[in-house]
Amino acid sequence: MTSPATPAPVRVMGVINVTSDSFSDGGRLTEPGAALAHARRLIADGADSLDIGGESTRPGAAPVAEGDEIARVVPLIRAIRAESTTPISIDTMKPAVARAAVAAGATIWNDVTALRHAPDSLAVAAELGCEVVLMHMLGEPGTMQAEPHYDDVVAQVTEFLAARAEAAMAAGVARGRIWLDPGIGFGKHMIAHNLPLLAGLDRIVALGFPVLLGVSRKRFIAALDDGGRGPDKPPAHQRLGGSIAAALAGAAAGVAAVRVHDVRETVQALRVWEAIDQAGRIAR
Ligand code: HH2
Repeated sequence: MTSPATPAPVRVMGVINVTSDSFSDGGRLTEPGAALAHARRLIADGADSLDIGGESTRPGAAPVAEGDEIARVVPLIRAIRAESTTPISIDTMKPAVARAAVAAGATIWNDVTALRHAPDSLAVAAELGCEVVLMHMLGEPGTMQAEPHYDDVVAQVTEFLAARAEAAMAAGVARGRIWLDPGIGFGKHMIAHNLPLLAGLDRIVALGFPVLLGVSRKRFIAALDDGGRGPDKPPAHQRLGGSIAAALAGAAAGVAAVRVHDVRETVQALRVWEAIDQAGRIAR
């Protein structure tokens, strides 16, 4: 008798924010040497890819001009590419930034607007021929957390992602280059929307595209662990336990990759979870 097929290990995408104001690590990596050193650390820690962002998406973050965003991310992408083959993703909603990043060596365009920000986003993605991450967000980053409403959050996010995948394919993006992401925390009530979405991830996975999940250090973790210390406590860098718990819930639902700040700890947690899962498959 053959044992059931082993699912592929969940990939880990390490986050590098070269921003001054990202919610968990803003301002730490604006100096080029610090960002490259961080990239080396994440690769050594086991990152399968790196996601580089030059503009924060948190509510209230200052918009960054296209040229400034390119100036932040392109030298870093070039420097990483000069010494490593680890795939690089560019986290941007601007086609010109994606274009410059791909020219510098990025192979994935991670767009929190699912290629809706600019009229030519879909066409540029098709032209670049890179992988694309299509993420769900209700509204715009500046206002998205102002009373988001859904009748059925899992159904609506799933339908949205299916429709954006169709739109991308209609524009010429190859099916095999499309990733989907439920956009945890993007226009979602911290508890009433994020938790059903995490519990219903299998419905997004069932669409047949690889799913990327971003839960690392997000505020819903603090909301579940406020310990009476207020809505933003514990602070972002003390949310590792919750980040790992949510990443493992994603692994159980069949996500293909998780986007995280704490690569080493997440890789270890995933390998242990996968080994136990595999032992269970053999035993059954
Ligand atoms: N979350 C953030 C940014 N980009 N991209 C995808 N695909 N999925 C996510 O969940 C996601 C994302 C927010 O996290 P971070 O980059 O740490 O913060 P900021 O946007 O403030 O830079």
